[in-house]
Amino acid sequence: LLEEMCFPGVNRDGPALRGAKVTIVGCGSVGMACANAILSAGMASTMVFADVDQKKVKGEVMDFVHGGAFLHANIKAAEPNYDGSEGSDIVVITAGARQRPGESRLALVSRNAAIFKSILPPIVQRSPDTLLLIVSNPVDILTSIAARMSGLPPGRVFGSGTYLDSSRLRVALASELAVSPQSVHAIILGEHGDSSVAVSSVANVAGARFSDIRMSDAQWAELHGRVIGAAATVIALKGYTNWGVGAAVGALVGYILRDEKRVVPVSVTAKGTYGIEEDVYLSLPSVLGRGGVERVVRVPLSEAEQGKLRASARSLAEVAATVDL
Ligand code: 6V0
Repeated sequence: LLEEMCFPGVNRDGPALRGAKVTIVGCGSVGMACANAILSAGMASTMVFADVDQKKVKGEVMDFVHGGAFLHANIKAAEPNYDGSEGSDIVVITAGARQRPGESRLALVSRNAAIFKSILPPIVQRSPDTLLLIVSNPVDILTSIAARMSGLPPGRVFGSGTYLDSSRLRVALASELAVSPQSVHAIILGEHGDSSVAVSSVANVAGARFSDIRMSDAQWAELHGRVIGAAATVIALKGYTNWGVGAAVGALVGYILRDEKRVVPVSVTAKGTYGIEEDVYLSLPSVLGRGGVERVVRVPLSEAEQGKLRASARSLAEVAATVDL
């Protein structure tokens, strides 16, 4: 109807320009916060939603599609068997049970490991070259399970890990110092949870170390404690957390798709690094690019920090040993 001018050289039936295809498994509060961050930044040309609850998938797809005049992506639902997710560049897994008020992340492990068993084989069969970004909790143990179940090379399977915790720490420090969180360089490593390690030895603002700006060990520990308790505080108020992790996952997806080689703490296979002997996944400073985690960077941690990181690995290994798959 709208034909006015025809360009004979253009093959209208030819392949579409290849943009990134991102599949989100789990259309709950976290999955949709991740989707919103990725779509709002225009990072995916195709986004596929999958969830065991087909009604919810349909509703979420429809709701996002209604924003089609502003969101530049083709958004669609996967079939219950994950048809439609073929050839994904990144699959973000947020499916599973969430913490109840007062429940630890580690208590979720058996419930969510069973859910992963139903998700991973069909996902990887349809996207054998995908990167798997795990967000469901307990994220370190589930990332390790996902790596084993998927059979993908280790660098292609990683968890959002302590990237969110690191943001929470930077925000807390920034507020103390009255500067932007983006000017605060600080990382949390280890478990996304109680045994995490807030690395004070390399933290800095514009090169000024925290020891130089008179932050005491006690103040540092108090800030780290606030970060560890942050999720529980939000859960007590609104029942779940989603926007912070959604923003962190959106950032990670951007670093990957732009092949930034950004160094970020994400959950990766840790055995053999920093003196860790256990076969666990936990957050280490990792170079993130188009291939996934391309390498782990060695930062000069203090002896005490290395000891805490090894303790974090031991505590994760103890929990992992209780998971019966
Ligand atoms: P939610 O809102 O209950 O959503 C979970 C979704 O998973 C629901 O829509 C379910 O229908 C779906 N689901 C359940 N089983 C399956 C299955 N077998 N296949 C496909 N889909 C399934 O939970 P919410 O979105 O709040 O949390 C999701 C997960 O993210 C939980 O494990 C949280 O603990 C975890 N979080 C991880 C964070 C992190 O920093 N890594 C932060 C916050 C929450």
